[in-house]
Amino acid sequence: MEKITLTVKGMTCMGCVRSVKNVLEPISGVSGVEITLDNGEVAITYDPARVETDQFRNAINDAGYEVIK
Ligand SMILES: [Cu+2]
Repeated sequence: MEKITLTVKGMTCMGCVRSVKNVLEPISGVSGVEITLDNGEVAITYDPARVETDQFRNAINDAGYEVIK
């Protein structure tokens, strides 16, 4: 398992946090998602053999939020 932390712009409430969680958790290879609303940090634990980190960025962008890092 590996862990990546992305910084996401546009999350303003717990509803946003839930939306981002909901698009990330179903991706196969993802085993954990932790989000800190205050600083927009999204920490994803994943299996690098099963998923590419670009998929996280795309999923977050598709949900209407911007990955800035
Ligand atoms: Cu919100």
